[in-house]
Amino acid sequence: MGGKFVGSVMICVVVTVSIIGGTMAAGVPGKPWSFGFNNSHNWWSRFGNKTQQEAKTIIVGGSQHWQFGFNYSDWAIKNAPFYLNDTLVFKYEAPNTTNPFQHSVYLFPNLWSFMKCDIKKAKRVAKATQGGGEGFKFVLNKWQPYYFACGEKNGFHCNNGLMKFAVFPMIRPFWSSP
Ligand SMILES: *[C@@H]1O[C@H](CO)[C@@H](O)[C@H](O)[C@H]1NC(C)=O
Ligand SMILES: *[C@@H]1O[C@H](CO)[C@@H](O)[C@H](O)[C@H]1NC(C)=O
Ligand SMILES: *[C@@H]1O[C@H](CO)[C@@H](O)[C@H](O)[C@H]1NC(C)=O
Ligand SMILES: *[C@@H]1O[C@H](CO)[C@@H](O)[C@H](O)[C@H]1NC(C)=O
Ligand SMILES: *[C@@H]1O[C@H](CO)[C@@H](O)[C@H](O)[C@H]1NC(C)=O
Ligand SMILES: [Cu+2]
Repeated sequence: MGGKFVGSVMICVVVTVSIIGGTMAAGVPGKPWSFGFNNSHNWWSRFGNKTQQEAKTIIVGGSQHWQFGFNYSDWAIKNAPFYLNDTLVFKYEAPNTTNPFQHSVYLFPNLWSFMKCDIKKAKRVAKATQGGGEGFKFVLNKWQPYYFACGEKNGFHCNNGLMKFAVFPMIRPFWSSP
């Protein structure tokens, strides 16, 4: 009984939404519905513009920035996919008298050193003072996995502070026409 009632309410909602949606779509002024062949070029260029997009600029950690104890693996999963030429921005304050904590950005050469937080094998791409202001920008311009971490305290921030994540930028599905 109850289930049936809920079911019909659901159908009602779906129908209402699609009516509203249809009305809104059809009501765009000056743009009547037309699926004629002559419109196909137009449609493709619009679709292309929409999906191809500009490369994005993404702040690592969002409002949490680049700090000890935030789960960056989780952040990377939730913010995937990343695309070629997207820019990652690492924001962190340089150490000062009131804030003794410092961070940095390192890149591991492979998954194994990333998993072990083997900072000795990693390459520093930004030092402690580079995360201030607009932040440190890193462009994902190669089709390869990137293994990021904070290199501070010989891997402690990476291991215990969760300051590590991997991204593999994807190739955008559509390209802008010349
Ligand atoms: C198709 O589009 C072209 C320009 O894009 C226009 O010159 C032509 O008249 C159109 N043909 C029809 C049948 O609408
Ligand atoms: C799509 O991009 C082309 C050139 O890049 C531009 O001329 C056209 O106006 C764009 N279309 C839309 C719907 O933005
Ligand atoms: C961080 O997030 C990942 C992915 O969601 C999860 O597997 C892992 O357990 C988390 N780590 C901690 C310490 O919460
Ligand atoms: C990324 O940027 C470089 C340099 O601006 C450019 O040559 C390349 O075509 C771009 N790649 C993609 C996939 O957009
Ligand atoms: C020191 O860093 C903290 C946060 O990291 C910041 O709020 C504060 O303004 C900084 N102090 C100085 C003197 O730069
Ligand atoms: Cu750190």
